[in-house]
Amino acid sequence: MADIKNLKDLQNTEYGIKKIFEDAEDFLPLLGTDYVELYVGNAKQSAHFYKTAFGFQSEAFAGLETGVKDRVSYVLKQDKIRLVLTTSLEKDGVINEHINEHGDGVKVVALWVDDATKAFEETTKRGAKPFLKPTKEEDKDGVVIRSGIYTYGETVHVFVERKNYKGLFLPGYKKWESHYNPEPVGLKFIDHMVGNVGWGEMKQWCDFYAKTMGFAQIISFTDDDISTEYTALMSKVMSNGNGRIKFPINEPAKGQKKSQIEEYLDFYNGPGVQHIAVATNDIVKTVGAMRDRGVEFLYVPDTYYDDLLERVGEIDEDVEVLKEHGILIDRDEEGYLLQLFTKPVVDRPTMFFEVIQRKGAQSFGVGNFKALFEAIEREQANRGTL
Ligand code: TYF
Ligand code: FE
Repeated sequence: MADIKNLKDLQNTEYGIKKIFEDAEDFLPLLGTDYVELYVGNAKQSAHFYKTAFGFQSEAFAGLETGVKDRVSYVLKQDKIRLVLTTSLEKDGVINEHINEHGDGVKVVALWVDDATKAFEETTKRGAKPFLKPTKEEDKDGVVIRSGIYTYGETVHVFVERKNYKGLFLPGYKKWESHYNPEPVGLKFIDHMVGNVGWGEMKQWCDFYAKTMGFAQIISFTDDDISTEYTALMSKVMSNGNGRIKFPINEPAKGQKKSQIEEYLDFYNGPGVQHIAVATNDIVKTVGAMRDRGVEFLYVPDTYYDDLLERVGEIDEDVEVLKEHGILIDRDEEGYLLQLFTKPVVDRPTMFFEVIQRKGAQSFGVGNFKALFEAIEREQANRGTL
């Protein structure tokens, strides 16, 4: 609980955040994000993209060479982040159906636990829909137990218990030896992952995280916080007890223009993961490297920087350098944060990444929403979806 004590002062206690902090018993202790698995049309080429552009390292693979007949999965790693890219080798089947419906996108947000059987029991008895009953997998490196539940849309949470495993990833995976190993860009861990849900569904999904997973709401934005002139949406941030897992949930709201959340829901054909925020210790270096390797970021106009220091006060970075990269800055009571958003990384205007560097601030950049949403709207206008 010590990790999250600076969130204590946040006002919203709708989901009993005080209780979570004061009540030592957490029925679903989470150690962190274990992996994020995307179902993609061509895993070999996606892996090449995430290595080249995002600096991920080849870690492990499963497929025909390892005795798996129906799919191929590549595991990529950068510091604490594990990305799994999976494609089907067959006609039809659940992977192809997922891709047909949603395009390339996140299927699994896996959470690292000490006891995957207990995680399954505690969540399903509170109403979570089962996806995978506790399942033991074994090889020469030990045992992994996984279980899983459904969350919004077709997205699932898999609980991974690996305390008795010393292998690379999961039993059955082999080390992926590649001669092509671009340098990491400095991405360290997943800071938060955001879900877009349907009209009027935000409360239902916040309740889901509160009731079945013991999360608490730490922040809420209504469409009043975000001027109606700009993309209309509402957002609530749900966090687990130790603050390692933070899931903001967005729902579209009626505005003068089509909500970016609605655009996502149209193209993804329902709820799903909207963005993955990855943390760095040096955002200027990380974003510079990603840009050099072809990652496209949202553009903010130079005027954003005109009154920046008045708004955020003194910062360590050179404003001219931040401006060059279009990096956004926001301050709260605890410090400040720097963040920047990629354009969608897939062909449908659905999933994107956020690069974030926190210098004390534990919030999500509400001061940047106007500039950010205007930038997103320019992209929507280019696509004719505004
Ligand atoms: O995670 C967040 O809340 C911020 C801001 O469609 C944000 O990154 C919120 C909604 C959105 C894009 C970014
Ligand atoms: Fe974010």
